[in-house]
Amino acid sequence: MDLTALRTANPEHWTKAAAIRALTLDAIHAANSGHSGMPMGMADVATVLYEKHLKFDASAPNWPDRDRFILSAGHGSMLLYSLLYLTGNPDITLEQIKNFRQMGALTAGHPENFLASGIETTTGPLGQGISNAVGFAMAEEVQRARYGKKVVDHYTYVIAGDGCLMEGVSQEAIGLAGRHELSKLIVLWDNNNITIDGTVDIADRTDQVARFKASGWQVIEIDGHNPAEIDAALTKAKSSNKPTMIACKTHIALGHAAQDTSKGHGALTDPDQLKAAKDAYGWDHGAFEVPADVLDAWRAIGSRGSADRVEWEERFAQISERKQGEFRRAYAFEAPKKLSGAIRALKKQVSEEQPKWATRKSSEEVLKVVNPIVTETVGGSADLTGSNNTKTDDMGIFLPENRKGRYIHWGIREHGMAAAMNGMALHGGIRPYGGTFMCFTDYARPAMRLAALMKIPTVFVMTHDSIGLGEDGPTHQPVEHLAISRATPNTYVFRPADTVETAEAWEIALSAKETPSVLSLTRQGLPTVRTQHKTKNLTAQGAYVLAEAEGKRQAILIATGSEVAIAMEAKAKLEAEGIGTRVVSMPCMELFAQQDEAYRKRVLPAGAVRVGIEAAVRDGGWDRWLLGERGREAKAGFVGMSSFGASAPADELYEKFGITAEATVAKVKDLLG
Ligand SMILES: Cc1ncc(C[n+]2csc(CCOP(=O)(O)OP(=O)(O)O)c2C)c(N)n1
Ligand SMILES: [Mg+2]
Repeated sequence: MDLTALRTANPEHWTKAAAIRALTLDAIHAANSGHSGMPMGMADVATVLYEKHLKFDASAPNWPDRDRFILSAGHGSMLLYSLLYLTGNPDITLEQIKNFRQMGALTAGHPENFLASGIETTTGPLGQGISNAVGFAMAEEVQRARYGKKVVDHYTYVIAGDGCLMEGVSQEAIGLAGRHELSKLIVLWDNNNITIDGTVDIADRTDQVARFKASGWQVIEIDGHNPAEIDAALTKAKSSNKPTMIACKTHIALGHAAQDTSKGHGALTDPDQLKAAKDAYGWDHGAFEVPADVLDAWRAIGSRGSADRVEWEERFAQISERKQGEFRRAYAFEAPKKLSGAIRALKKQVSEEQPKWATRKSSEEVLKVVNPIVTETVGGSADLTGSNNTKTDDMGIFLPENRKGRYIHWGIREHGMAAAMNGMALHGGIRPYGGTFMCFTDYARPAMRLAALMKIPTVFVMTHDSIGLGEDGPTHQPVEHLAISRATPNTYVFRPADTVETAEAWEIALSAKETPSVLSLTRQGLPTVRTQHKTKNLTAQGAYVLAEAEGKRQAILIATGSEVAIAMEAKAKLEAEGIGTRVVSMPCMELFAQQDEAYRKRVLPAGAVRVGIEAAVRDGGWDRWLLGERGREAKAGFVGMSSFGASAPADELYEKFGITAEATVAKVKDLLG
């Protein structure tokens, strides 16, 4: 394709966009991996967005009232990294660009929110970013209603590809945005008609324009390489009372031999083709070289919002100190000071009254206490409000006519709900929780995993957590869901036994800053097992001795949730036969694992036989083969993963995570003593 016309029509724009394209080619060439085509295709759109519309100050990337930019098509990470470097983000330096995808670099294969400022969310799993963005836009609405336009008034921009729009979750997100008239949400669709396997029509013939319109969106169609059209569309989008989708017709890998083909999707590393593309751009600079005048122009874009930001600081200083404190506290995920006292009072009351509530009901009773105090909670349910017991009277319903509402009817959209809740947490100022049946964690799971990876404290209220739900049958009875939740790194899985433990679990979930929580709650009523009030939060230790053996301790029963009462019954029977039995309640395995060894040994001393009781599969598939069928045939060790991975070449990752022949030899020798 002859780019001369494009170059000569808008030379200044062209050069700025060419800097993105050149950096993308260079970084992917150096890493010998990555996705070149998308940044090359969307460079014009991104340049106009950053130059003319996005409200941000590169020197203050965490400014709460910045516009949020979300790269939903996360494989095109070099687009975001180029923009951050060029505009002067303090984290993404040229060194980082040169180390794209290498061990320890902030420029991971896909954008990771926790690595660098300016990365609003982790994307890569297609469809997540656009769905997070719905939560960002909702959070902005809630915050604006609460603090006023002078403090909160920003847009959420998304770049989404064909893949994002093909993923089912995108329909959940689009439906929500349309219903809630999220007019400050603007999606830029990279309409390049290419995915990995070929052209889009090999798998899809959806009329995206009609689809968005049908869901309540404004749609604008433009040439994604025409700066004037891009600018006009963004201006129009900002003044709409509906969310807007801008369909940007683009050429993947613009100017490269692979343009408009699926070859352009991946890593374009051939040096001759790379040079030819740069020639077509009129870019005759060395690798990673951005000439001073071009960099200056980009840096000017980066500081364009500085004055705005300073004015915002002044306006913020004018709101009451109480409101300023509340705003900052919620942004920092600090629980209010009053929370623990209120939880303690509730615990005392229920350990005296000893109600026989289902823990979903216990959870509602806790929320009645919590929601008036933790004013940043936004609750909801995926059409199971009465079953999940997630709504309290003081919340109000979030709707276009009531942006102060703190309860969201998510509809039957578990995945969209979970992803949008993540977006709210990432936006800041909101502590989201939402419910469905435990069994449907499957439907929400991709976003639950990302909450854990992203280190955000989203709370998933999962009720009807076992066969104890009864008549709805096996389709609704979770069996493997605790196991998969527990197998996910950085996730608290709480299975409280009664109202006291439920209150303790909520206190931990609402105080967490970097860890999501799954609350696994029963449909069926349970007796109160914590009948003696303790001010201390025992759930915070993960497991504790609920009932001590009366005679000589021969057995330890370890149970969670609804099965703790069964353990207590079994203990009574065993004691009657002279078998001293301790009952350990284990509401959160992850927190127990974090206790020091001395405490763990105190709770689970050697010597006694141990029986676990939980109405779910025994997790840890390896245990049976390592420890033997009876669990004690061999001394066993394991070489594997216990955390999320990282972005770097594979051999370096095996080394870093200790999955090597050397580590295996050391483990064997250690076991042999
Ligand atoms: C949920 C999910 N499925 C599959 C992938 C693997 N994948 C990465 S990009 C891509 C194709 C995306 O096509 P498109 O969004 O049009 O991107 P383009 O090729 O235009 O850059 C696929 C299948 C993924 N990242 N996430
Ligand atoms: Mg595409």
